[in-house]
Amino acid sequence: MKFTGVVVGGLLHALSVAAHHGDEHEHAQEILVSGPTVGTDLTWLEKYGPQSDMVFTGPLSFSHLEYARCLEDASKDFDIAILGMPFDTAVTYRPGTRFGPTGIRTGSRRQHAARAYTLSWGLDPYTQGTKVIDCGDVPLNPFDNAVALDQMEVAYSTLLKRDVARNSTEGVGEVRAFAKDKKEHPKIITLGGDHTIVLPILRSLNKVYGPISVIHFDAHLDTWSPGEISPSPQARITHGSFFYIAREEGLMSNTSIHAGIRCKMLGDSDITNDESVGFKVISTDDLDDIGISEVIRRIRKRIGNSPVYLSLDIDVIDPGLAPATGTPEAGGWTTREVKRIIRGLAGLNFVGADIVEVAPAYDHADVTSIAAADIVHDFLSMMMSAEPPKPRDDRKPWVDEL
Ligand SMILES: [Mn+2]
Repeated sequence: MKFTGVVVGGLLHALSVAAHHGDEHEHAQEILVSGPTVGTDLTWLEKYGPQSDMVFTGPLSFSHLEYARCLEDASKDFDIAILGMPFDTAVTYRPGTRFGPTGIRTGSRRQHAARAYTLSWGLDPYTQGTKVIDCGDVPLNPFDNAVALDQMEVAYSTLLKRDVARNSTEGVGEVRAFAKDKKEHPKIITLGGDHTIVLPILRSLNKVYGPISVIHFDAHLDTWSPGEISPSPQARITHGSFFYIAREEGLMSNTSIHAGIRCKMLGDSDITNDESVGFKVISTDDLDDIGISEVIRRIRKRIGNSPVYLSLDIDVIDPGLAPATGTPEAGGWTTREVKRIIRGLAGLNFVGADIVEVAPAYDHADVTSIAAADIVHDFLSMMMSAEPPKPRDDRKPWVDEL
């Protein structure tokens, strides 16, 4: 009987988000060991303890983190904020990424602070002295893109100006040296939204850091010139042209890089244009030719010691593994390959990151949302690591049994 109780208690621990916080876990185990008392008038609290959320229940925040309406509540402090931007009215093909933030949060439900250590990173991002909270979504006008872009910039700047919670002087990932005011600013991990959301984000970051480099994971360049045939100034700004606009506005330094490109193009003129926007290209196939470590080396070499923003379009992953996106391209990287490259980027001077273009309506079994949520967990670990984690064999050599 006791054995059964321990086993079931262990299962409860895996399923319950709040159980690690106090005595309620032991309380639940005691009940399971002794068996429930039938026919008493005990209340729920007396009989079963607090109403803790399970991983598949309760309000929806990223990885069950503390949720706050940070845009209106200036008393909330954090070092890293998760922020949703439910915007999808500047896309060229399938809409639906306005549901991306909710989809990614749904995909994150089995993640929680009580079990956040990974073998691949060798750390738990929630025990590094860095406060991470979910700041909810920016309420965006779905009828006027100019208004929505302004709302995104104002929201981002509002959070970027907050004091960091940690306020240490020598923490991992400090980027205060790059800030114009030499203060440490919070980092924001944005859940898109279509890729256009990066333009107001870069506008906001520019006010704090000046021009920055961008590491851009994507099947597409997103640097296309809107040309002179756009019917209106607003129509120039799309999820395929926002980097071009950002370059026009002087928001990026000339040291950015794409990873995972495989879209169809007009011709080599697209690459010439892309270079004028400040990018170099690592294509999807380059990974097969040069390997993971050389991909990582080239990205790190390109970025160097500059402040850098990481933007990841979920369509960099093969649509077989991440089908829920607006402009899928066949033959992409695996989720595991993308995660390995991200691990290799730890220690660069990240000022923020996003994951965009998740459109849950096209998903199957939440596979895309789960991948996106897992990559956000990697972003957190990446921002808290001073250097890429060593291969596990280097950390703890394999010993053959005799
Ligand atoms: Mn994109």
